[in-house]
Amino acid sequence: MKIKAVELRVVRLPLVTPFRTSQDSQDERVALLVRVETTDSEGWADCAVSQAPSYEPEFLSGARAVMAEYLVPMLVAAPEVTAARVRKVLAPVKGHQMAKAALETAILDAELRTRQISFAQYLGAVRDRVPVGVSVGIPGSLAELIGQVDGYLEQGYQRIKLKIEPGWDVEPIRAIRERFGEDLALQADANSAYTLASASHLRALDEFGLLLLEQPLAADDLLGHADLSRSLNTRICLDESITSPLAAATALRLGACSVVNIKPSRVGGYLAARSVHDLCAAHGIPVWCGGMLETGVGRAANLALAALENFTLPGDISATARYFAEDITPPFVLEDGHIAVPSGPGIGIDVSREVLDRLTINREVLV
Ligand code: SMG
Ligand code: MG
Repeated sequence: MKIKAVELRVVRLPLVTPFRTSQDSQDERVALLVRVETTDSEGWADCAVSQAPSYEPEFLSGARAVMAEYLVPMLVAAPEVTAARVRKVLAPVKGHQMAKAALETAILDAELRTRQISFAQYLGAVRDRVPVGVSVGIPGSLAELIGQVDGYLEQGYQRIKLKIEPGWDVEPIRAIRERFGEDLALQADANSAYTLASASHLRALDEFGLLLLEQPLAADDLLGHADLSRSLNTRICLDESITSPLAAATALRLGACSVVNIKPSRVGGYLAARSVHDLCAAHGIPVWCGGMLETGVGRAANLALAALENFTLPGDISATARYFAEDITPPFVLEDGHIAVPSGPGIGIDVSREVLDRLTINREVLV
């Protein structure tokens, strides 16, 4: 397969609900979309970068620059490109996992569309629909939080994840438990807002029977997470720390977590994500698929990944309506707490050119 052109689009999608974490707040997703045109097909990917380097070191204009100046010229110069070779071809560039992941994903999509194979089939999916949860940002008040959670449960979401930070942790979790009962599948995500000095405070969360506590400490604090895991009954799940299959292996060896949130974008793509899945399965560690407020293009591929066997916990893959009033693909809908895994070739969903053009704020063609 030979690459003929790579198109980068920046699209702006207003969020239906503002999303605040301990690190950042956003009321729109400004997405970087990659379209790869090959000799026989085209492929799409949603590069999961945010606009600012406030969640991950990578950010939108940095990803555009590294693709334009380095990654795309390297791929175009390669005599033969397949998704399985992309990582090796791009290895001379250090880091920039999300930019590399997006290119690999778009190439994989093009390849699978040509071969008439779906992502789900290619990755080894064992289900045709996946149970999903919803991630609830830090709202203005407890009443607002309860109202939001009530609405999501009414829609059928199978688990609730609350974003927490110092000053917004025990109280909202207690309020949700009291209002919705012990059977609610509930977890919390701190996005690195604490240090190990907060261990005794975090122990107060043990009484709420959380499914897990996600990324309480800094991304590179694996030893801290290992210590914290030993002093809490609540399972520790890592997200920001899981930057590659090797990072996952290190975290498991250190006992830094007993659950893993896999973000295909951060680990370097769907092939690396499958490796993390396999590694965790071999260690008896359950995984679930994280979300980055993806457009339908990213969500389609995440659904295929989440259909693998060891994805035993509901992922942050919500229905389109939870994020956007209008998306660049047909909407994904919640049915009985599940979303169907696309079964068509490649990511299995097509981009609506009309909506895409209307929401595009920047377009560049690189080859
Ligand atoms: O896509 O539903 C979603 C968002 C899920 O909470 C979510 N993601 O740390 O897990 C996480 C956050 C990161 C998003 S910041 C852009
Ligand atoms: Mg997280």
